[in-house]
Amino acid sequence: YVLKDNEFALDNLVATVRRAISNRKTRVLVVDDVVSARQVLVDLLKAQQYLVVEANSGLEALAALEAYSDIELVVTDHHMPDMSGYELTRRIRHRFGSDRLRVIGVSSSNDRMLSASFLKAGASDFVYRPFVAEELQCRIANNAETLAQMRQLRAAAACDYLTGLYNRRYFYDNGPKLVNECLRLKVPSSVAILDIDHFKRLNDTYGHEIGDKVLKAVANRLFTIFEGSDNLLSRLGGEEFAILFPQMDSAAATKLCDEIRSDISRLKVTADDEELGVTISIGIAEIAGYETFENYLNAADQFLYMAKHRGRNQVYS
Ligand code: GH3
Ligand code: MG
Ligand code: MG
Ligand code: MG
Repeated sequence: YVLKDNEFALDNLVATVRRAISNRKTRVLVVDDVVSARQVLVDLLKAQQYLVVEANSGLEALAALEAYSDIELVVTDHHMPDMSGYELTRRIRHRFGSDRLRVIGVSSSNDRMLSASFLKAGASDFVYRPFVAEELQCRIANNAETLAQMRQLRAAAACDYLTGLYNRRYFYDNGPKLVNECLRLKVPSSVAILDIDHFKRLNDTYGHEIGDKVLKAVANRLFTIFEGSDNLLSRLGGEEFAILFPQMDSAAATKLCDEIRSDISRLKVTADDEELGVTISIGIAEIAGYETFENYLNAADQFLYMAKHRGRNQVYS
């Protein structure tokens, strides 16, 4: 298995994210109790290629938000029989932050304080009726753009720049949640720490650039192995990776990790005119009790040390 330069995980990941962002249509929920007024908003949005969901009351709007998890924008009227627009906004803000869902109020009320009420309730914007179509379109587009930037920031904050894998922050943010879910179901999970063998020697012999290339090759192979699985793979830092195996006991995780170890040992990376081999050692700890996530990772790290001590290119659990 020889890795080509254009096969790296980061490139794949970046391309996937770009495609997802550019092809993605924003879903907008339009809330108004008057059909004709609602239709004006729907037409305006559809003309701008938004996906539109309609609701004729506050309660229907809340139900629509449950039914469609991909709604990112709500454009809502104020005067409605069951619930005012800013009460709806307030309720939406209980469940969704403005980093994921934007609310824009629209009303023909003469009350000049209404705009402030909406903004205080958590709306991102407000426009009085009759509105200039172009202005409302621009406000909607600006809010959609802000959400796209948030998405990109979230992705960047979760991603390791060198390898394109999830980073340590993402692992520590999400690992405990997955573990707690398993504990609730009373099934064990396992955590593994992988470390490249004699990586310093490789750096010293071939230089950091080749070191990086090997690191990326290993990361890419791991990415391919775990893509689409329930397991959480990340680069902890340096030449160390962590994998969380939800609902997998230590015996099963050990078997799987030994296959991965064997797979990586067959990996070849081209450096100048040479084909370099690489091996990894793995320590695995089973999580079945209520110690801290950190403690289980320390246990896995102790077992990794044992794998190194026993001669490397092996799994210890
Ligand atoms: P062992 O088999 O015991 O794990 O030995 P080792 O040489 O792999 O372990 P050690 O922790 O002593 O060395 C890790 C080296 O990894 C040291 C550091 O220079 C290098 N390293 C850490 N991060 C990077 C990186 O992003 N790129 C490159 N090229 N090298 C890195
Ligand atoms: Mg109304
Ligand atoms: Mg190390
Ligand atoms: Mg090492």
